[in-house]
Amino acid sequence: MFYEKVYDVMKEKNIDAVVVSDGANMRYLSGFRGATGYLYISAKRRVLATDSRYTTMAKEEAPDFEVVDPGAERNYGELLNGLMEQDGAEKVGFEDQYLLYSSYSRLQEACKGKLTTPLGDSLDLLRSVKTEQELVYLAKAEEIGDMAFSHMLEVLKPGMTELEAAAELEYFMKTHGAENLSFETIVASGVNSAMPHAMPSNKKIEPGDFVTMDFGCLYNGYCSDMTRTVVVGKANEKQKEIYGIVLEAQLAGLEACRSGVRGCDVDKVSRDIITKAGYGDCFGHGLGHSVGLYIHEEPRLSRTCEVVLQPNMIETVEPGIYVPGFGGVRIEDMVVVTEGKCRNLAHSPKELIEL
Ligand SMILES: [Mn+2]
Repeated sequence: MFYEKVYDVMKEKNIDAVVVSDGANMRYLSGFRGATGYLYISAKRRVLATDSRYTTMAKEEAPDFEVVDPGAERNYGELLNGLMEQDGAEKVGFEDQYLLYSSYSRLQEACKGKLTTPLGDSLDLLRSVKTEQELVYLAKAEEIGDMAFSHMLEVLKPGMTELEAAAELEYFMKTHGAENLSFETIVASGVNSAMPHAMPSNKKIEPGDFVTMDFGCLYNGYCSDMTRTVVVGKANEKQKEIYGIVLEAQLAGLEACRSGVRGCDVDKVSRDIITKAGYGDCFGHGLGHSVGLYIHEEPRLSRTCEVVLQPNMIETVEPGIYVPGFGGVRIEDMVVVTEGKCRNLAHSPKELIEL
């Protein structure tokens, strides 16, 4: 897999080896999908340490790695320390953003302080530019989302609860090629749609409700993410106004999302439209995020992200306006960054739909 990318990080951080514990990073670097144990990568060797439940699978999935079982006691600290001593590795990077403090403490004690260098998000960023194969999986996952949305336009009716609508989305995706959900489905109706990450409830969808659906699935391990907001029944003037502003901000964000600009620059384009329309206080979250093996990856389209976008990065563009006590709108596509206009992986309609 992509373990060679780690050597750049080792050079940049001036370290002799890395210990990888995050499941997505382990999978990306080695091919192993079990998300259990550790990778140890130095200039001299590549080891995947995982327990007996996974060793057979690990050997198949990670042929570039020596698979080592730490034994019944699962003493990974001793095992990793042994590797470091054999290698003469004295400065070793670790994933401070993922390793539990308790695990870190145990490993650090066994390794006698050789875990010297927190890696921050540098391993995660290795995953940000996708290969053609990864883009195929992401596009397929988003396509299943598109089909699920079309299905919802046929079945969404007043009287259905948010939980029933969410179950319908999930059943459809899992029976049309998805291997799992990429996150917990959001279906929020009426006043609940003013909560960006509302949890579906037993509330019945009523005529005139905004219904926001934010959902995604996994295809070959890769996530999709999309959001659409519709009105069940006739939209009122205020709903049309809010929807129109969010759509304008979303289209402008798509136009601005291209290589060579920073994440924060794209966020600003959409945010300025919402702010000028008087709803700046109703858009609290960032404009978007990258997607891959995890649903939220770096770099983000946020007010603080200064990472410059590159071709074949994935971003979501998902502005929203949320008015407490009234309702909210979010429209989200998942796109591939290119040098010109981004390639939109979502193809579902975006004009205001009244069901
Ligand atoms: Mn999203």
